[in-house]
Amino acid sequence: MTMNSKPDLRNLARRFQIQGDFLDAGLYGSGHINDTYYARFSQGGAVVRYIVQRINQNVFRNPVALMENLQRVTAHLQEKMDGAPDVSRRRLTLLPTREGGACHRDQTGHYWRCYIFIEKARSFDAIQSPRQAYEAARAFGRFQKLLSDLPAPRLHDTIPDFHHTPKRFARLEEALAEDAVQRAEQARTEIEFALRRKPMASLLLEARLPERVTHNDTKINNVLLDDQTGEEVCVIDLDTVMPGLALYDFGDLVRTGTSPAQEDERDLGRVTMQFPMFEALLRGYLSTAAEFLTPDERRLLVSAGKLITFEIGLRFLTDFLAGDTYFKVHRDGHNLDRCRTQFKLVESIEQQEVQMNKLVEGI
Ligand code: ADP
Ligand code: GN1
Ligand code: MG
Repeated sequence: MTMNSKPDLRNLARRFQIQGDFLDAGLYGSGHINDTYYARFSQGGAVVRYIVQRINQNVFRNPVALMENLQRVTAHLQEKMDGAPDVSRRRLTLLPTREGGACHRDQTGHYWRCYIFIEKARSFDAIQSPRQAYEAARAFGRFQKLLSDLPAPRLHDTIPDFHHTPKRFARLEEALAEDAVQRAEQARTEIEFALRRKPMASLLLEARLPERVTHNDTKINNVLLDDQTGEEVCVIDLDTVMPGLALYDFGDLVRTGTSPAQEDERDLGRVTMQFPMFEALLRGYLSTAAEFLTPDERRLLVSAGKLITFEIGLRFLTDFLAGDTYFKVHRDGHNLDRCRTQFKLVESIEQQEVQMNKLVEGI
């Protein structure tokens, strides 16, 4: 089965311990990696939805290890939140397969999993208000805190060197040298932008910060906010939860939670680091993370925002040069458009870095 052909969701959903009658299913969400579907069932007269997801094995080479992480992380969150109100919406719940496993392997070798659908909440692809920024950052800070006492052993690295920016830079250089699909010419400005900033790549790794259990993909659409109250409900997309730096998570919040534009916006005039959003992110994150952050981590919060934005820009550029083999694309030049917004945002952060750092020091 190719990634584009329609899977038999009725039969796939039946592989999991779901009661009732299958109604329908369809594509869901706007993630760049997995294939995500909703499936609706009728249960005792009520319509109940589930998330059914195919793991992208081009990205996650060891889905069994990944699911082991996911089970441990969701079980730990469940234990820590035991008795809290509305708990089944506050963390992801995996539905076991009929055989009791964590995921289902289909005839073509693809791995599928199923979650309770978290209702009356949604994610946003672009930030709309400081309140949303505050709530999202608060959720990810709490997530790190809740996982700070995850019992040994160390989680699997589901993608080795995921946030190793110098290695990401080296991969860009390789893709550039190869220029597999002759696109380097089209991206000359972006390539020069990246090359000029090469020394920045080692900024966080050199700081010898503590390893923690982190989310590693804290973009704003990986947290669900309540439809009624706007409060943070649940951190989702746990595939990259693994040992990492707290600052990777804060950095990706700055990347996705300060500009009003979509990640693939073509009008770069709309891409800018908005100070009130940064302040809200900072306050939200510190409301749950201040108690465990070290002085060095606090000092580098702004640098992390700049670095992670640069890093993801490098990855989009690399994928553009390599022929779009990693991120899902929906139009020609999609990865280059995404790279451009990231680099524009890096510039905007560079211009406001001094004031941003002053704010951090003053809190
Ligand atoms: P990807 O790794 O491709 O980004 P995600 O796990 O983030 O995949 O899922 C894609 C989208 O599906 C999310 O942005 C969110 O809108 C939605 N989603 C995922 N899990 C749930 C859930 N349990 N309940 C409701 N919506 C969900
Ligand atoms: C991917 O899975 P999704 O869409 O939440 C990517 C992130 C990037 C992001 C850029 C496993 O996130 O690392 O920052 O796209 N996830 C993976 O939008 O590579
Ligand atoms: Mg996602």
